[in-house]
Amino acid sequence: MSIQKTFVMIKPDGVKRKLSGEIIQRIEKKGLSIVGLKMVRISKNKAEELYAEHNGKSFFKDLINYITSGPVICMVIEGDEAVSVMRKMIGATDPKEALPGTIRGDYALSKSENVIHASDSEDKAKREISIFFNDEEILNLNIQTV
Ligand code: FUP
Repeated sequence: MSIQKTFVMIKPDGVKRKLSGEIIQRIEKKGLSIVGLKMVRISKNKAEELYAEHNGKSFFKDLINYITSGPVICMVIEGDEAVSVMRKMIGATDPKEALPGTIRGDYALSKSENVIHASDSEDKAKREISIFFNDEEILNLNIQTV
C-alpha cells in the first residue's frame, strides 16, 4: 500500500453545470477519501501559481481567465496510489480523447473547459495542496476525535 494525497479541483464549468455531486460520488465510490474540501473563487495570483508551468503558452491567458471566472471546489483526496488513480479517473486533458467512463470522457468536449483538475505527480500534489490548503484544514484520518 502506498497512501498518497492528491489535489483535485472541480473547475468553474463543472460547478456551473452542477456536476459536483456526480464527481464527488465517483471519487467516494472508488474508495478514495476526501480529507479536505472548500469552495472558493480562485484569485489571479493563485491561478498563476497553479498553472505556472504553462506561463508563456498561447492558452495561458484564457486558462487564467477561465479558472478565475467562477467558483471551484478544491479537494484533498487520500488513498492507495491516489495520484495515479485520480489521473486515470479524470481521463486525458483533451476530453475528445478521454475514454468513456472517465470524468472528462463522460462530461466534457472542450480542451479548455474540461471540468476537473487532478495533480499529475506526488511532488505536484504537495505543491498544489499547499497553494489552497493550510495543514489544519486537512483531516488526519488516523486521529479519531468526537
Ligand atoms: P491536465 O494536467 O490534464 O489538466 O493538463 P495540462 O496540465 O497539460 O493543462 C492544464 C489545463 O490547461 C487544461 F486542463 C486545459 C488547459 N489547456 C488548454 O486550454 N489548451 C491546451 O492546449 C492545453 C491545456
